[in-house]
Amino acid sequence: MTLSVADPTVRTTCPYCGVGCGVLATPDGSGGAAIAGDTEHPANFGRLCSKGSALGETLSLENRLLHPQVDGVQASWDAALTTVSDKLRAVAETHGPDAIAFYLSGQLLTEDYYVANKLAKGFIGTPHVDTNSRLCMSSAVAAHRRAFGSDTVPGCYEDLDEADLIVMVGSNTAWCHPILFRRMADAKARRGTKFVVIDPRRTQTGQEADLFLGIRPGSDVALFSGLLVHLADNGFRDRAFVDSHTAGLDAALDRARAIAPDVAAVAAATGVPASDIAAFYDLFAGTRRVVTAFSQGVNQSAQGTDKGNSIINCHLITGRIGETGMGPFSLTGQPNAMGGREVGGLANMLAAHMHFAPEEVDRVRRFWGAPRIVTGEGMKAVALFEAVARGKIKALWVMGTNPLVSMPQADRIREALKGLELYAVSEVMADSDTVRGLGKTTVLLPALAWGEKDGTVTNSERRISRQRRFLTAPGEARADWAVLSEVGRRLGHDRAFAFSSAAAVFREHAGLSAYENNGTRDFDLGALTDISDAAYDINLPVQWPIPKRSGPKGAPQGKARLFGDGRFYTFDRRARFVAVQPPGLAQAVSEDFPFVLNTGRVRDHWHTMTRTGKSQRLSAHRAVPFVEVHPDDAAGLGLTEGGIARLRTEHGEAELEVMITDTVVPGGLFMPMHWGSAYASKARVGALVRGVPDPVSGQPELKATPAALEPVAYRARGFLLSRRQVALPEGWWWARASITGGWGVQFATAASSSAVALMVRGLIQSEALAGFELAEYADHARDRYRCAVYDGARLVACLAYAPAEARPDWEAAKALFAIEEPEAAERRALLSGRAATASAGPVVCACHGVGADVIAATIGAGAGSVEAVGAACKAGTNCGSCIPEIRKMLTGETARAA
Ligand SMILES: Nc1nc2c(c(=O)[nH]1)N[C@H]1C(S)=C(S)[C@@H](COP(=O)(O)OP(=O)(O)OC[C@H]3O[C@@H](n4cnc5c(=O)[nH]c(N)nc54)[C@H](O)[C@@H]3O)O[C@H]1N2
Ligand SMILES: Nc1nc2c(c(=O)[nH]1)N[C@H]1C(S)=C(S)[C@@H](COP(=O)(O)OP(=O)(O)OC[C@H]3O[C@@H](n4cnc5c(=O)[nH]c(N)nc54)[C@H](O)[C@@H]3O)O[C@H]1N2
Ligand code: SF4
Ligand SMILES: [Mo]
Repeated sequence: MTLSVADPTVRTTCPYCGVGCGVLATPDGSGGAAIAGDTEHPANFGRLCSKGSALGETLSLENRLLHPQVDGVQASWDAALTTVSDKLRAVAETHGPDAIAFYLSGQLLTEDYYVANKLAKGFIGTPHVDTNSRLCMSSAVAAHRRAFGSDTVPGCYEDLDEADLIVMVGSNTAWCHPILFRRMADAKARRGTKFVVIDPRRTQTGQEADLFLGIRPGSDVALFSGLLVHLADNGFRDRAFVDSHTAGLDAALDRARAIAPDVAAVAAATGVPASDIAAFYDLFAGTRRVVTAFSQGVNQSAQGTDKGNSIINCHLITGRIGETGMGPFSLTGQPNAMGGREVGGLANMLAAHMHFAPEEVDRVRRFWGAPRIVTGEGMKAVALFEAVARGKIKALWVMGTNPLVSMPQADRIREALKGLELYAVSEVMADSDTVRGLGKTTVLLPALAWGEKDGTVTNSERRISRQRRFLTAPGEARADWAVLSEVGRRLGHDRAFAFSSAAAVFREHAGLSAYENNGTRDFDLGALTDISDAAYDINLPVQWPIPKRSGPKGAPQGKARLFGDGRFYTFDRRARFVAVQPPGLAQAVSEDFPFVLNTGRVRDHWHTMTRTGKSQRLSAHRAVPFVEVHPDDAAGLGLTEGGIARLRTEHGEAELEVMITDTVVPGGLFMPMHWGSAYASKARVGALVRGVPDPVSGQPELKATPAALEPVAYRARGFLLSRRQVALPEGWWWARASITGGWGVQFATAASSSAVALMVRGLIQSEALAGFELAEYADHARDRYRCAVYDGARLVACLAYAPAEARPDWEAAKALFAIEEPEAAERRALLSGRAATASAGPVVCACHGVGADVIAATIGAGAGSVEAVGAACKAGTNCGSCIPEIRKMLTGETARAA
């Protein structure tokens, strides 16, 4: 189906995870859009997860950065870009070009990324270009290169449909790649595909597994070394494949034997019962169609590259690669993690999957016409920010990432920025932590956001899709590629940066991939080198490689799988087994820091919440930053469910709500990465995490930092709901969430109810609120206070305060606040704290806004399956992201009933 000219619907791609779902956006003419899944997109066939479905709620211009700024003052584009180019030139002249660094992002479009990389490495002449993909994919990249000689993802999504066994390692697929998880669940229903999940936490994904291995953090290498030994010793070696197409098995096997001689040794190293390990080994050995999907539990590790290779080794020894339904499968996180790798956005790559061999440098130099091209690797993220701290880097341009939340040891980085002579940030939001960082000269450059810009992204299965514009550009925001090109021209490189459109950038990128390639490099877009503007607008998505004359009569045709012919990209075209190191002690805990802090994601938020934070549906599932702690540890520390705890590491601290759960093991803690300073008083994950880099990839360990936890005794808890954002006093604990009709802030405070009442009265008498009416309920003897502010009939704000143990009901108040002009009964309910109607409880199904209490009641009334629950209350019937939680409630509620 092609959309007709009159149809306002635009076909685009989701800006969130690496699944890369196709989205249909129909603008409403006033800055918003209706969102639906694209039934024709081969990644999702029309489905969207909770985040994708709620994209329409994230399009407001609230808190957007809309004008350039220099040192905190609004400036013209001309002035801002003059500052940037003058400073870059001055730093290069005084300190050399390698005093300049770029820190980019897997959320940039390929065209943005390409121009940034070309400008830095080709024309400014600095190799220091790294990206948040260092924190995300770089161990997978390194493992691929060691095994295959190239950074190639061998398989495709169809392999998940066609597998009989899917092993998920360090991946909370149900929450982080929900549409792939739906495809896996379909395969299970259709062909009985078995799931094995390997994770120290029993996540929602783990709860859906046929076999869950709750391994000790960091012990994956022992588990997969043991598997390699098992496969080698029990007749599962594919001799023909190993002999003809691989090298290095003996050394790898020797090392594996030393690490994991038998199942008992693996059990000791991983803490998993020997019977479960044996069951996993038997299942893997006996199933030819096996996909091993892995993500951050593997990559974000001080031993991430070895973890990846220990997995790939097991696929090579069985020859299970390159054919339908099998292979190692790195699930990429960001929408364009792959595109960044393709353009060479990592410090250890040059461009188009080429590195720094002299002939590669020479080839790119000739193609770009770039006499000043760099000849070797630059610094990787952790080292790069250390160099900022040391004063080695004088100018830093951050684009599309929020390192003051997402980088390890972020407090140190914040200090280090102050020494920069130029700190430039290309951003969409005006309130991100990174925008608020300061150098001696700080330039903020407003970027176009999703829906406003054009370009391409590549998903986990190498599929290039278009992101298309369907909104008008707000304020003075510009596309990143255009800003970078303008700086290139101002630095005197007119010809090299004469790009007139995203399509023009894409053509050059495709051209470089094919340049003197002749099948020697995996990444080849030869067939797209001459793509016309019209074809660029309609023809993608397509999977690479897609060399010239790849299809019949030269029609471009991508390739779903690689390595089916057993030929790899090493010099002898053989894949390599890698001899891995034994798992080290991930991070030694001590008396002072006795816990291991694991970090990651929740279902409905994306990274530092710059987008999902705007959606009330997505903010309902988890409304405050929290720390998961095992019941035994909670008891030992005197922590109570929902109380506030201080989490400390050697590097920083956070204050989080306590969530007691046996999904983490004793000694293990988990905190989400999402809440930056715009959304919570003190919950920046980067402040706490140590981030020891993997020696091969440089990817920092983000899943295991020694930590301490203790209760914080705040006198009272409460919340403030208001139509607009309101700042709370210094010293209060708070977390802000989007709610229907405005913003809600949950707080904890040491202040008394009478002090809070005084504060409220002071506010209501201020000029801004003149004429507003205050309704109050106070019982200071019992330390309780509630109030509501009205502008005529309209409810403007309400606040509830009570001692911590008598915490006011947030869900009930949120429901009341959704009413703009409450009736008398509802006004009374706001002050009494009693719900006007039965509360739905915390939201489980974000799409239909169905709460836990409603689902529990439905189950209580006899709904015995996910389908029955859906039929009764609609929960789980749209995107399906909450089905694992409903299933868990079904077993829990059923158990309780029995
Ligand atoms: N909802 C949502 N989805 C997202 C994102 C988001 O922000 N929100 N972000 C996207 C991005 S950029 C990424 S990179 C992906 C990440 O997707 P995932 O990798 O699935 O997500 P994480 O929660 O970071 O971590 C995965 C799991 O690794 C486990 N783990 C920790 N240590 C170990 C270990 O030593 N061994 C093993 N085997 N497992 C371990 C953690 O307990 C955690 O459950 O998600 C993408 N999708
Ligand atoms: N402790 C811990 N830390 C982690 C992780 C973890 O699991 N634990 N995960 C790591 C991983 S895998 C990742 S991917 C990172 C993610 O971490 P970040 O990249 O820091 O997170 P985001 O919030 O996605 O930041 C993207 C920023 O780019 C802006 N933006 C959006 N679109 C555009 C655009 O088109 N142009 C420009 N110029 N800006 C734009 C957004 O407003 C936002 O501020 O975090 C890493 N850090
Ligand atoms: S799975 Fe969800 S977040 Fe990921 S691309 Fe698809 S709709 Fe977007
Ligand atoms: Mo990521």
